Amino acid sequence: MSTASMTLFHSPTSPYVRKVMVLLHETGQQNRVALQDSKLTPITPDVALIQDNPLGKIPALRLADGQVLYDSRVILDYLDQQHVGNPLIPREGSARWRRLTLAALADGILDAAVLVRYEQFLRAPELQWQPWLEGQREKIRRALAVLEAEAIAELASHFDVAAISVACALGYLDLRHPDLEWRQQQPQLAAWYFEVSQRPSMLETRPPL
Ligand code: 99T
Repeated sequence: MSTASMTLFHSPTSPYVRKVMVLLHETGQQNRVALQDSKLTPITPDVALIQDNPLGKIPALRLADGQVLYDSRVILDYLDQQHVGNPLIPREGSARWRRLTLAALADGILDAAVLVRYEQFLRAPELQWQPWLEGQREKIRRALAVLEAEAIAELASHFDVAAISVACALGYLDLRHPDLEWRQQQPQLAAWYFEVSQRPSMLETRPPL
């Protein structure tokens, strides 16, 4: 019998959803959440989802009492307070702000990568705005360069909100933007990512090719 008391609006290709799924696996909570598949883009919204999240974005998490949480950062914070193991988001002190800032850097990579994806996938080629696309790619390159130069030891120290967010961002670059060839400029990040990709939480949430 299912023990799921919450419903997660889900897509196997969404890296934001993947962050939630990885945290659920890492904290042993995956059976508490039922998945509701949501196929959507900004121009083809999911009507059922909009009832719960007016922004029409996933992930959104419906709790047992009917309350709905979004976005991924809020959901991670909530779920991290629902288990008895070590917190994956430090509750206080400078570690909290550093780890959340690294997670925000990873989310910024994702935001730029998803915008590029939508521009390339949804808009007619002759209408695509190349300087804007290049501006988004530059954000990704700059953020990756900072991770390579400043954050490898921190990422390797433990698999928490920062590491989960960076790992899901790199997984999304591989899925949608292999042309960026991010490993060429970031060999240490590539080695770290290779290692964390073997974790059960990462293997079980791999996006379909
Ligand atoms: O923008 C839309 O209308 C639909 N897009 C989404 O719901 C994307 C799916 S990634 N999710 C977000 O943009 C969530 C961002 C939010 N800040 C969060 O939750 O952290 C789908 C990418 C793909 O399939 O390629």
